[in-house]
Amino acid sequence: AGILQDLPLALEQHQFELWFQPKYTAGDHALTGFEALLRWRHPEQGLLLPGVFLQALEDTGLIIPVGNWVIQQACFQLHQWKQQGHPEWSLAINLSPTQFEQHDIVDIVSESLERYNLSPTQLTLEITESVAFKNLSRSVEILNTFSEAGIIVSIDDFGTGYSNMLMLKSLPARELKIDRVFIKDIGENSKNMKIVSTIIDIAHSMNMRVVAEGIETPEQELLLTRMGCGVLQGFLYAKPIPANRIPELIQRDS
Ligand code: G
Ligand code: G
Ligand code: MN
Ligand code: NA
Repeated sequence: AGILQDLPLALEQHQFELWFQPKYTAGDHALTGFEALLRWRHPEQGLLLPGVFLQALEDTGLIIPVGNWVIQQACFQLHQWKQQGHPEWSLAINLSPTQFEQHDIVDIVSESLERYNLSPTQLTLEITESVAFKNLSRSVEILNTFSEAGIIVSIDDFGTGYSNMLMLKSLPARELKIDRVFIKDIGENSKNMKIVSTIIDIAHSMNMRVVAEGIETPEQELLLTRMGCGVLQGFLYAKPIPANRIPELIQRDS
């Protein structure tokens, strides 16, 4: 019992927030954009992480209205950044399994992009590998409609599920995010090193770009940069922060 009972009212009471974790190009360390991460500011419990409430959103179907809010809020944020002189920043949002199956998801995303006069290439939709590969032919269908609308899809948490290279080949996705379990001990674990290096090479051979998440040390940064990974994200650079703290981040980086 407890806080999850408060979930149905959280949206209308404006208790959800998006926080932002920066992503950088490997090598020259240029800020390319952010991943948006959902937070729930509970009136008594304070700031709650998705681990506490995401499954409940999914189970109750509330993930649809909340997910639609995330899409709309992400587009609003891109619009704001453009106004503030950063039209080059991109933003990635996470799509839940239920959202991915939503029949009008492409229209919802496209309408939000249009409302804020954004190019679809500014927004990336992250779907987890397990969702992308669950029903491959259905996923290919959905991803094709995204692709036709110019919307970029990224396969998140890559390497943790039951995917194989044949599946990867048939998925029209533009980006692959290597899960942080492989990144964690990459310096000490030569098997993980080879796995990551192979994933990067295969992704590149399929014209996909590669993001590594969970970068926590300069050593991990160096290894991934050497392996040709294009974009890096992790606590080494910054934890997720609210939008009003991004100017501080820029200040620090410059
Ligand atoms: O922010 P944190 O690292 O605690 O996020 C934990 C998990 O919650 C991540 O796997 C992330 O994909 C998921 N998540 C974060 N924000 C959203 C969101 O807006 N929608 C969905 N569906 N998942 C999210
Ligand atoms: O599954 P997904 O990639 O959406 O997960 C994003 C989650 O990973 C966020 O909750 C974020 O806080 C967390 N995260 C991001 N960078 C790091 C990191 O360097 N180390 C750890 N442990 N978690 C990270
Ligand atoms: Mn993600
Ligand atoms: Na991930």
